[in-house]
Amino acid sequence: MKNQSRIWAFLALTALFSQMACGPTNLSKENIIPKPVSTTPTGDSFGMTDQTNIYIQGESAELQQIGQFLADKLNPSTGLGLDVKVITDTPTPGNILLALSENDPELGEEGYELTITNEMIKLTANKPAGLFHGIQTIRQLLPARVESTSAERGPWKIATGTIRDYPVYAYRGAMLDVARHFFEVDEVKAYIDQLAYYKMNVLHLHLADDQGWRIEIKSWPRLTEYGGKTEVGGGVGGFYTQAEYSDIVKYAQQRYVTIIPEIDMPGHTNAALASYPELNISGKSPELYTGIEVGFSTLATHKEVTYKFIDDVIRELAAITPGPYIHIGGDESHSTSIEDYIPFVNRVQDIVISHGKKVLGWDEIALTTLKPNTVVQYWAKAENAIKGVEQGAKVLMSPAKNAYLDMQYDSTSTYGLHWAAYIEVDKAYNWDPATLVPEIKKENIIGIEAALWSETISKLEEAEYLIYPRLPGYAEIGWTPASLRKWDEYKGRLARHGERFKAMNINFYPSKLVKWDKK
Ligand code: TNX
Repeated sequence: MKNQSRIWAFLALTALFSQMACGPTNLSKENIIPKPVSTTPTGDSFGMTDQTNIYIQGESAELQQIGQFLADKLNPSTGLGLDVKVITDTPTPGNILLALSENDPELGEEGYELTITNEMIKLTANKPAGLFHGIQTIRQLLPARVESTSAERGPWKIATGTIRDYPVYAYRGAMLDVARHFFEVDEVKAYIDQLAYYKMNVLHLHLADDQGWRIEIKSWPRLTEYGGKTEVGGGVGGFYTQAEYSDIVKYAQQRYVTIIPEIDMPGHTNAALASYPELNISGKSPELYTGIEVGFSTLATHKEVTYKFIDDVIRELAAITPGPYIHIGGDESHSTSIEDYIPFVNRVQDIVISHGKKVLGWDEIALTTLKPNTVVQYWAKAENAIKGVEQGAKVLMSPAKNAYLDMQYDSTSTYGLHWAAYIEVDKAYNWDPATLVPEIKKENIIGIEAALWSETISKLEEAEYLIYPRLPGYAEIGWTPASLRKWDEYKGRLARHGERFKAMNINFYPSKLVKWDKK
């Protein structure tokens, strides 16, 4: 008996050591978030060496950029000096190949196929966006320390097999409120990188609210000169020049993330009202506001100058926004009567359309007559969203009780609010946009967006405490078919991402519901 258990121990140890030496060999045991649609393991591993390079098929600036993105992520930690090269012949063993493929309808606009043999890694997709998403999968198949920006030990091995993967929803977004507290350009860029890592493809910037106006409008300069001066709590605010905004847009584009700018109106407008007296019903400006109440401000919906103002703002914003949408807010306009609200929103929709953009707005806008292509963002009232569906509009799912990143985890959370709910990591993950409201069906939904309001947070590190570890779950809800999502299985994968957060210097809330790796 004793001998037998010794033999077992010996065998177990041998298996462990060979696993360590040979690297991972079971592709289906990897901890990819969002979970891929299909994974077929072949039981071997591929190793990157200092001979490995990244080959792209054909001279294409866009593929070159995607290849370089991967090289720039892997080189600092691995020290392997991967170069991006254009392939001329069949690739020699040991390399990574990125190629646009023949049309593969199942993969769509954003899907990819990743084939790993012990000789090479081959990534194919219909579109560059698919290759970019596939690269995030390659990163997640490597050890967590690959995300470090300093040199780490190898080996750099990946389990073999095939992954075919594509998203359920075309819109997988996050919102950042830069109005209540201002976030610097570099903080916004860091968030874009994090979104891209989880295959999310939209960043909605809440650019104006009672407490601050954050985007330069050249024809109305006091909006930022005065209206951008402060923030919640009375600290120094800030704003993006149009050049800085364009820089953010370009950075996001290179990561296949669309920026959607929001100018909230007719309520949530104190910063604009404080900057220009003529926008007020009384003709007099209020003081700047640094508290966190809502619902007290309104543009003068009966004045022509208000529409001249909105037209100028939307024109300037549309000109620097390549994405299809301008978000007009429309929420919590408690100081605007419904009789004034309806014609106002109808007219603002026309203004947005006249500048070549589609309208997004919070669910209250469904009380008006929606224009074709206007999208309703469900956050509070299902009955509003349903009115949108009845008008033929698509719905963006951001229910506050499930998908608000500013909601506290529980009563002990350092940051956040709890007016809608406490949202622990399991609750954030365990819901399905397509069944949450019976009247809102999958075909009515364009996707999901997790919103982060910033009344209680003023820098990225504080934001990250609320974002992580919930964000990967929202990414998975947006990407992975509901039939493949189970909390008990997901929490095991999420646990392995703790080491990745650390390697990326991300400040996360170590929820007790997840067995994080100890180190
Ligand atoms: C409601 S969500 C708001 C925001 C607040 C948020 C705080 C929405 C459309 N309006 O103005 O920041 O609650 O959670």
